[in-house]
Amino acid sequence: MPDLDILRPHYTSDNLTSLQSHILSEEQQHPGATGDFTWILSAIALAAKTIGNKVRRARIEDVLGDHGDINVQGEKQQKLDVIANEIIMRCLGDRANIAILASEEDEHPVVLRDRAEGGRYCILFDPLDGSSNIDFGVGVGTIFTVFRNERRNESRGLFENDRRQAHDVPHYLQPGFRQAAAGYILYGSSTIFVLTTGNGVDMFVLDQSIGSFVLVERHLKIPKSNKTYSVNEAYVDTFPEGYQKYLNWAHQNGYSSRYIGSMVADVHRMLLKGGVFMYPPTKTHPGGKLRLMYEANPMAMIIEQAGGKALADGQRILDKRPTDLHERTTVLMGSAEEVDHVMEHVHFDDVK
Ligand code: P6P
Repeated sequence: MPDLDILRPHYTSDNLTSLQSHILSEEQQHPGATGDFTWILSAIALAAKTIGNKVRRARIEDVLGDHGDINVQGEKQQKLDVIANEIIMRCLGDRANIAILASEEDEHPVVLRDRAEGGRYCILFDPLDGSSNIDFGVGVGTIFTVFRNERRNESRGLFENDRRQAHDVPHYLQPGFRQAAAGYILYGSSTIFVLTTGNGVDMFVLDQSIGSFVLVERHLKIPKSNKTYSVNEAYVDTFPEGYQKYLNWAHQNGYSSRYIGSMVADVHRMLLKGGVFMYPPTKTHPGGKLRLMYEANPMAMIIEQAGGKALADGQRILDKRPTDLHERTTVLMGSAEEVDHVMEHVHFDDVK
């Protein structure tokens, strides 16, 4: 009788888990879950694969460069910005549980249906962040966030201090701590999908040979420290003094600088290796350049879920009360110890 061990397949401890099956298994842990979430995330995954394909073939298909329009941000729209936006709208638009789609590229959100018609979620996204780098093969990405399209219970006053504002706040202008999910897709040397639904951070890589995002890391944790900072030092002379003091301290303490100019790529490197990413107030953007609702908030949720810190002018980004879809914010996020080193030098009462 042959030794059965010889016949037994050599199973490894790590199974092959797709994004789809991962979300379904997560959903089963939430009693009463309706499958709505899976619906939405599978649509985002489909959009990600499609955009990734377009990004890789951009030069071949001659879709590089400017689209010719200026978007609501006052920035030159790249051809791929428009293409990525349309892809996401087409993938998500037919999901019957989505109330609102709000894009960096469009001044106003697309209202699909209200809650009475089944609109349970609001999706906000930057379809192609860092696209000005696309012509040179630098990593770019899609950033998204999901809010529940919840009615406000005025009697309970969900936003205690902003009761007056609660009557005016459309359902998508919610503080970041109410995000139901957040994530990004990095179109880099590989296509990487990073996701949190509030239960830790998971990372998937697109396996082109099977067309699926496969789970590669569960419950990612950002290293507590790493002597690397990520900031555009070209603006250093216009940074508030405390940031300049921090950079001088970092130079004297053996720090290195890494800055790609594409938030998804810069934050992803920091999530895996540790360090600090910041976009301080500058002369051009005294309130910061990055957008709160669909850049800073989703990244802040991911960084906090991974054990890091994410601040804006000394305040937790996720606690900021938004008043406009496209409002900007300063950003300071990363390894807890590295954020603390910056905070030791920047006194936010002098930043205003
Ligand atoms: P700057 C890209 O345009 C972007 O919105 C982010 O992806 C990136 O972090 C930032 O702007 C770069 O801005 O002023 O350094 O070029």
